[in-house]
Amino acid sequence: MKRVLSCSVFLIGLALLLVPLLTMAENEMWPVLAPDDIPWKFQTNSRIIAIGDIHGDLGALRYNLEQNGVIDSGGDWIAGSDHLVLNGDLVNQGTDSFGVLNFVIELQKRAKVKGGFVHTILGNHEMMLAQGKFNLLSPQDKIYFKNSIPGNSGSEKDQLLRAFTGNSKYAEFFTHLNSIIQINEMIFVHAGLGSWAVQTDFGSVNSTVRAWFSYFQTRYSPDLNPRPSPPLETEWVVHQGANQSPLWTSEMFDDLNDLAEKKERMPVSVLQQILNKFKARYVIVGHIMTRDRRISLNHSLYDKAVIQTDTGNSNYHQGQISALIFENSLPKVWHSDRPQITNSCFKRLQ
Ligand SMILES: [Mn+2]
Repeated sequence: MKRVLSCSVFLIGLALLLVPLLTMAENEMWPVLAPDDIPWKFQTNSRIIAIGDIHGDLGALRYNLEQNGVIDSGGDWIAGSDHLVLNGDLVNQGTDSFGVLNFVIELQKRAKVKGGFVHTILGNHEMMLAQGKFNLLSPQDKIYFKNSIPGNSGSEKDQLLRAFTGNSKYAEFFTHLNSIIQINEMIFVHAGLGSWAVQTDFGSVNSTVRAWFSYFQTRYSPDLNPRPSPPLETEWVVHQGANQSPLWTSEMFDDLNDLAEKKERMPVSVLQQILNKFKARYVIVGHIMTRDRRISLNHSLYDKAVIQTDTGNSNYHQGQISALIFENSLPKVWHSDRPQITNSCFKRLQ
């Protein structure tokens, strides 16, 4: 009897492990995997602070968080049960992606201890690192990331790949992140949603992006055997050219801002269907800098419903350091009046 029982438990366990890989969620147009158990939906009465593309500027990030009462000057979390959302693209272009990632990984732990939340959303730049595209990392970052692996050797690319694949600290961090979360009536995503959101659960999209992310990390690893790819028809979730990926799309931007190319924009009626379905009022995106480098609460196509947070926060982009803050469900905008801050003014949080 005992043996039968343990055997059944084993089989059930095995089935549970395989289900996310084998079960496709119901969506014929935009196939996705079944959701996994990483939460993506949250409720709070506390503040929600959202910051767009940080791009390797630890100084700007820390200044932003200090000015908005999220951390103290020592980098400790002082925001109680608030939710901080970093809306993707923490890395690349700026000089200190290494410092930003270490700081955020540590802050996430410190926030949790105090009852708060740090939500890091996956951006296309995080994915590029998992795919071995390192041309936008600063020379200093390349050295730090290579040295993060003890005894690292071989070509520069292989050494960098080790920092972002396998069981490395940064691979572990990336492969547990969501691409889309919802807090109260706010949906946060790096680049945007597509018409697929009318019929697709965000948990499914998150698990599918994670599956591709994990696959890339074995495919490009210098040391590991590539695991089988997720079903190819689910690749749209991470595909740059298809203009549907939550990491890449330009469907929700005001006027395409700095991008010269014109792409399709989501019809207002489709956005309304998505908001109704998720009982949401706002979609908050990053990814493409606003033309005036400020956050606007009035979108030219979607009025109050879509808020763009990429204001060129980083020293690299020389835009405005900004935060979008929801208090009692009402959005307000904070902009730094400082013209620019250099990384060297600020110490790393060890
Ligand atoms: Mn981006």
